[in-house]
Amino acid sequence: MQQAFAKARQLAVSGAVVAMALAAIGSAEALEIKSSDVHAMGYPTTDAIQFMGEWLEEQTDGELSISIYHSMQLGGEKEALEQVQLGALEMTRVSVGVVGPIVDDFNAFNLPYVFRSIDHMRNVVDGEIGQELLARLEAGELIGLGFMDAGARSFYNKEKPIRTPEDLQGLKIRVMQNPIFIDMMSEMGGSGMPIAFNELYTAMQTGVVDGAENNPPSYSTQKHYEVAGYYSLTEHLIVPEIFVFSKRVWDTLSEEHQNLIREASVLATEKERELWEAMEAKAMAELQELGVQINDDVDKDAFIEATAPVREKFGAQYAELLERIEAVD
Ligand code: GTR
Repeated sequence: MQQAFAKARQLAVSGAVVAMALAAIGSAEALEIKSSDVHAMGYPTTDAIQFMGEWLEEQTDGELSISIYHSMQLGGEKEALEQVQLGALEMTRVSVGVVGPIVDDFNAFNLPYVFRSIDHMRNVVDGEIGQELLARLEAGELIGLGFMDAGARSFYNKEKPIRTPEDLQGLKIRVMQNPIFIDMMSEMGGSGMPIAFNELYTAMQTGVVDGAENNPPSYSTQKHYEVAGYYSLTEHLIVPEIFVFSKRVWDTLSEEHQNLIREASVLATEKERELWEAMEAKAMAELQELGVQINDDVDKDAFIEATAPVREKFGAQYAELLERIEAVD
């Protein structure tokens, strides 16, 4: 009897050891991907990444999942990219606007009026050029997963409607953290100040800057209209969003997981674009309802002309790339 007990105990212990070992193997493979975004949940980018996480969880029985650090909980986009480069954060979704300082070819996408339309931008990023540029991120310790839409950026300020570049004279305009945008502002007649997105509302409220530029959903969800009520549809930048993974962490993943993340990324892009279109229309309707001064009487040709020196200045550096972008339908 005693012997039988001892045997049973032994079996139970070894069973527990096996269970622990299995759990250890499981946890070595399981990964909770932390991903940051400056936008709140409910924005097309955050919702698309959430969708990506749910898909991954389902495909891997919970081995891969994504938790989103939204609403600038982890600070601005520049900091997030640094964390991802170091491997302290697995993933982030940022604007291509802040990626130029890491892999400068991305600045070709950050030039004013370089894309003729949203469709042109999509054809470029979805084609050979986009794939080449994503691959180049590896040199910057990043794995480029994909692009998302962010419409076109236009100026807003607290003083007046902007119709021509002259109207920008004397205005201090917040730009994304990349020197190329400061040049863009000078050529247009204003002065550009790089300020983190999370500090912008207060910067406008306290008069550090007179305005900024962004797409309708960002302008509207951040309630920037409360402190800068004139929105003028200059559409001077069509800068896509991008989501990237930490190369350090990526290199520890199985090929199977890497492939699934790639597959999920394509789905995330599709999802975001679908959500984007609805969100943009909703934001414009809301802004109108709120009585924001939306000005579509803009002399776009004057802006295109005024910004030619920026494209020329950087054109030499990215000449070949710019020619290829131009040649895309
Ligand atoms: C938004 C974009 C953000 C951020 C922001 C900004 O359109 O979605 O990623 O770049 O603009 O101006 O900082």
